[in-house]
Amino acid sequence: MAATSASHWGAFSPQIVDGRIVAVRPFERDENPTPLIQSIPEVVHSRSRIDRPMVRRTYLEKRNQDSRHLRGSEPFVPVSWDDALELVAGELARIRSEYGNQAIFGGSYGWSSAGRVNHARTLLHRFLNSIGGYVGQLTNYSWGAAMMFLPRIVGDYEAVAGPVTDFASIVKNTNLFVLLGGANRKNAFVTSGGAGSHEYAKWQAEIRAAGIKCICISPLQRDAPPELGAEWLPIRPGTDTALLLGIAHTLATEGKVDEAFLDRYTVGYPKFRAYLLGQTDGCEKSVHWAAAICGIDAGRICDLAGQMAAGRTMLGGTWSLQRADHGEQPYWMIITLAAMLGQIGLPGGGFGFGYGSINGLGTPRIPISTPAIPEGANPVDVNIPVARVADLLLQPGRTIEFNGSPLTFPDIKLVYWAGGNPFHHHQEINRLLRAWRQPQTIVVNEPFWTATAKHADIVLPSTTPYERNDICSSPRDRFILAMPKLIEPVGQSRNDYDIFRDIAGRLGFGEVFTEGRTIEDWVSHAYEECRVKARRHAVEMPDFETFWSDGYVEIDAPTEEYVQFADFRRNPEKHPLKTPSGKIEIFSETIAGFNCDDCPGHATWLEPKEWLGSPLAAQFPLHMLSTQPSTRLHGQLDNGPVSRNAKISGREPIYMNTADANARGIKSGDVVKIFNNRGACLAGAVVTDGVVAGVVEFPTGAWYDPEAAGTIGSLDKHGNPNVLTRDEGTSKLGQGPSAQSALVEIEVWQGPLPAISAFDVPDVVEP
Ligand SMILES: Nc1nc2c(c(=O)[nH]1)N[C@H]1C(S)=C(S)[C@@H](COP(=O)(O)OP(=O)(O)OC[C@H]3O[C@@H](n4cnc5c(=O)[nH]c(N)nc54)[C@H](O)[C@@H]3O)O[C@H]1N2
Ligand SMILES: Nc1nc2c(c(=O)[nH]1)N[C@H]1C(S)=C(S)[C@@H](COP(=O)(O)OP(=O)(O)OC[C@H]3O[C@@H](n4cnc5c(=O)[nH]c(N)nc54)[C@H](O)[C@@H]3O)O[C@H]1N2
Ligand SMILES: [Mo]
Repeated sequence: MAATSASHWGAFSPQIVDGRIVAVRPFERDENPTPLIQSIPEVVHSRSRIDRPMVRRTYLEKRNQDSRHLRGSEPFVPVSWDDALELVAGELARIRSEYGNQAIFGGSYGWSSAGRVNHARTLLHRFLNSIGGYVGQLTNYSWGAAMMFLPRIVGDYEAVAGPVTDFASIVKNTNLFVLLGGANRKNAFVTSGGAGSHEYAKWQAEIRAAGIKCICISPLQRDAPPELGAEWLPIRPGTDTALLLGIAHTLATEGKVDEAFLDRYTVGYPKFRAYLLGQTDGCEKSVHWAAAICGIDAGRICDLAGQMAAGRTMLGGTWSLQRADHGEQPYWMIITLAAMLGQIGLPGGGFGFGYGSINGLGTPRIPISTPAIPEGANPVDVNIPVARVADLLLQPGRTIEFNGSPLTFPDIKLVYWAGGNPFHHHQEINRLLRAWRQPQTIVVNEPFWTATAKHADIVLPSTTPYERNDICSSPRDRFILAMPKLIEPVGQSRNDYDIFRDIAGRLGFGEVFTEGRTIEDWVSHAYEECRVKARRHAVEMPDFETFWSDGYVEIDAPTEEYVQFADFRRNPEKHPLKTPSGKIEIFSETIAGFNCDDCPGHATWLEPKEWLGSPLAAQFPLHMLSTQPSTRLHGQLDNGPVSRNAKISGREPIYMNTADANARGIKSGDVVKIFNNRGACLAGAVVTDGVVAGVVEFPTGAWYDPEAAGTIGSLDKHGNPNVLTRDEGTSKLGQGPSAQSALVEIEVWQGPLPAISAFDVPDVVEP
């Protein structure tokens, strides 16, 4: 059997000694393996593993006494698996009979493992569906705003999820590649579902070799990799819409707009044009107007317009652009500008989102489906937009607007999380802590003592993917990889599948959950289903036994380049977009009809609530970008050596401009306190000119580590930016997370350095 395994951060072969993974070697077919895999051995066997089922002390002892405010601050009591499963089953039964299944929140957002069959979040959904359903979460933290909004403008969300126009088409045809948000290589370390190969660097080299002019527009210099030969154009965060309006204004006033394209393929340009020229609001969106907002010189904005109109131009925008207040607007403006340039649907032209955001987006691939276990249907059918989770728990009965409809929050009594880490991913952690005190019961399946596990009532230890059989596969990667069990489960941990099977069994739904299959049966079944479906694309895959013994299947790269919207461009009558008009909607009657003050009928500059131009900047003068970390995946692997070695005095690094640092007496290596009205945390300063003045880069993923455990408003000792971010939707349309719109202040930390306890096991009292 091929001993290759895989992860979101790459495929590898392990070295195993005495039942422990001691080292890993990257998969030989990986074009550019990531450093992150080197954290695997230590993480799998780390002291942060949960070794036994655990229950919070007062929850276990005094079930009838309300002790929800003690979550996160109390010791845990180890219990047997039998007792733990009995407790969870009993609690689910009680909640179902007293309140119904709509009192169970099982959205459980999170990346879980690369293994697609033993995928914790999917299995939780399948389990809860088998017992009558749950309240779920729609969209995602990655591109939540885009997911709701793009279908109304271009018919679907392919432009952000892929397939986008691929790099092969760009290399052959593009003259100018503009990347708003840049093309940072670290973002391509990971692929949801895992990857056999990382080809981003290879494509960047080809783009450079082809002589394509690349302009990376970003507040951070490292978003413009030298390997791409890219020009760095610094911008103020949250102002891309204004920049693009300035460019559009130049095109419109210099007669450089492709009117024929607009007539044939779009609706609503005249309404947008009236806004652009200031006819509707008395404000012309000139380059001077734009320059004052975005901080890029007016002459340079003018030049950009000329450069874009001069040849084949691809406009790229990272996913981060829409993870901000009014995050719909920069995307709508990129589409509008691309339409004005008239190259949508042409090879190497038009627009695409996420080229700088994740491995595999833009890599040519035949679109075969990936193996998976089905979730089944949810009889409850109530879903909140993913990032409104704290609102849901805090405000039962409240009605919000979402995607043009009202949504009333149900009253949640039980939260079940598996495969995600809200104390990593959610904004404004102090508010989340308050929300977390509302449900009667919180159950978490986790391999590690993350903050989410530490704030649960019942904690069930899960295996990592290396302790069970599975399949790694992503719609963005050409490899499907076998993940054979490498080691025995660590401690008493069990597979999520077996945990759910046994709870379902206790509730009388065991057979509904398993359909008579073991997890091994599901692995081969899912593969065979995928194999059958692949034939529709003329792809012949080997049978399961051959796949399993070879260790992987490689799908050949497509012979033709993929160009998004090519069919529509060729024949818009025969291949209309799935929008009301069948065309690109520069003005959307539907969206205008929703009457949202925060998302009008065409792309509009709407001032973010927090940015360098807002009044709050007098008090908190630094714009914090909480970016994806280069040393891990979100919170995953933070307890590994690659991440830990990059910390400063044990804290997460924060990158700040030299002038900002000097003004505050901060030097590289200092421990600093970052704060605003929502919270405070410590970090280690890195002073650099690679960050625009007024901006700080503070990567996500340091495990939340409050000085006073379980206490709202406590200082986070370790550096989790989400104690500082805003918990508000991008707009009433998308309700996506708006983490990138946050202002902070920084000072040198004068106090004694509190010890880091993020990776420690909480207090455990033996029964
Ligand atoms: N401020 C700010 N916040 C952000 C972002 C940002 O840009 N800025 N980005 C957002 C984005 S785009 C995302 S996608 C989210 C990511 O947020 P998450 O996906 O929640 O983050 P992860 O750390 O990947 O959490 C996955 C958890 O699943 C656990 N896990 C792994 N395998 C298994 C398994 O087999 N079984 C079980 N039971 N558990 C398992 C891991 O240990 C880990 O704790 O963060 C969001 N948060
Ligand atoms: N190594 C690693 N890679 C990852 C992940 C990880 O955890 N680790 N997470 C993955 C996931 S789940 C996702 S969703 C993607 C997210 O992909 P992105 O959202 O694209 O990633 P970010 O790092 O948040 O942002 C990319 C860059 O956008 C720039 N930026 C931020 N705000 C603005 C702005 O207002 N204007 C402009 N022009 N630029 C701006 C920042 O400088 C930042 O470096 O990353 C994926 N890649
Ligand atoms: Mo994401």
